[in-house]
Amino acid sequence: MNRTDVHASWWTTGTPSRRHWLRWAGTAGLLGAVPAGCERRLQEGPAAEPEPVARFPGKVALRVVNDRPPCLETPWHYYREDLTPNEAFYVRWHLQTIPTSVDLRSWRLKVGGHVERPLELSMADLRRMEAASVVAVNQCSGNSRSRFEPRVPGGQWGNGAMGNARWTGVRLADILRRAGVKGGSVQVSFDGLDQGPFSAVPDFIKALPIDHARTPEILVAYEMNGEPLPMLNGFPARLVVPGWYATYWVKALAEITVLPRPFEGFWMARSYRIPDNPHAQETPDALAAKTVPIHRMNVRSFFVQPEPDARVPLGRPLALEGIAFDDGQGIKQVQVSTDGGAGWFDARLDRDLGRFAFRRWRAEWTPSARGLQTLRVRAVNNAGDATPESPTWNHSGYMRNAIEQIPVLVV
Ligand SMILES: Nc1nc2c(c(=O)[nH]1)N[C@H]1C(S)=C(S)[C@@H](COP(=O)(O)O)O[C@H]1N2
Ligand SMILES: [Mo]
Repeated sequence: MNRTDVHASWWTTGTPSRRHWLRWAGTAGLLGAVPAGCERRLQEGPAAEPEPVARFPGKVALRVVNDRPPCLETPWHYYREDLTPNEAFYVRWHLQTIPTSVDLRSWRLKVGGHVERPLELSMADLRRMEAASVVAVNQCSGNSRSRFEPRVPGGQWGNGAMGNARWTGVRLADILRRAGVKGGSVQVSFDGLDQGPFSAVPDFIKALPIDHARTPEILVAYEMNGEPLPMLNGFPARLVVPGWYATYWVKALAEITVLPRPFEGFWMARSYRIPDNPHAQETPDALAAKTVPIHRMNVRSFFVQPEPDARVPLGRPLALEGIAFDDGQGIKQVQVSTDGGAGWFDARLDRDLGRFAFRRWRAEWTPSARGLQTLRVRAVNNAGDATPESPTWNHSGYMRNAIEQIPVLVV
């Protein structure tokens, strides 16, 4: 075992690749450093509002949505890579006291509650069990929240609270089988090492229905893209719930508890709930009376090339590229419109990395008129669900979704 395997801290995990290191080599320090572009914008005066950017340990400079605890957004250009690099992967925590160092010599994953044989698994125990991998999108429920109109409170994420990674670990179902789930169990709860600043702040604990918890796709992952998880993304192990919003992907996992009755903690009973209707919709003056815990992701599609407000040349073929994903039905079709939504044509789908992964799409467009043009993209999955024409709204700002429209200037 190397040092990272035994005792990892902020400073020893998620070493940036040489390429990224070089890209940011000009920025000093690990925390609070501002990349060159921002400094330049700062000097241009108050009209250009700079975006706060910081380097946290193991991470490249990321947009700061919140700094205590860190909520950091992935820069858009990283979505041109099939797997979002660990050092650029977005970060979201709720509670002030997050783990900054974990000693694997003492860390144990406790499995208890309504089981025949309570377990205390070390990392070595986990690594001795059969390994499984899945490429899956981790997306925050509040991804794109800043796009909501009317605006809603909460972390003002752009579209970068998502990422696609190859997760490797042990099937939760295997761990539950080893512990022996007792008859009459209805849910399984998951608790991480993070805590509130004082005891009145409810601990971040999430729960899944027992039948879902026993499906083979859910992992207790100890690797992300072939490396130990970065500290900020849940070292030493996290839950991976493919197809479901990342609120269930509990990080720095410490305790798994099998429950004979539904878990009623704050983060299930009060928070992360959506209107109980097909598109989780409500209006500011008619809030939904009935809510349910948020669950499966909807069908989304984005452009990664060109980026919004790009200047593109008239009369020359331009490569269009993007990503689409859903809750695991798989993407069936992606269509692009370059004429304001009047006509749509099919994009080509790249290699399938798995039904829970980003599906890359490509198309070509030769701009035939100068001026501002709007590009649109929509996706349909194998269940026939499509990206909606108009955005849905709910007061928590979850599940934002609409046909993506980006302006480009043809010159
Ligand atoms: N222990 C713990 N796990 C957690 C959270 C948290 O606050 N504490 N936040 C959840 C939420 S809401 C999201 S969006 C994802 C973010 O995962 P990431 O930081 O690896 O991108 O972690 C989830 N797991
Ligand atoms: Mo989230």
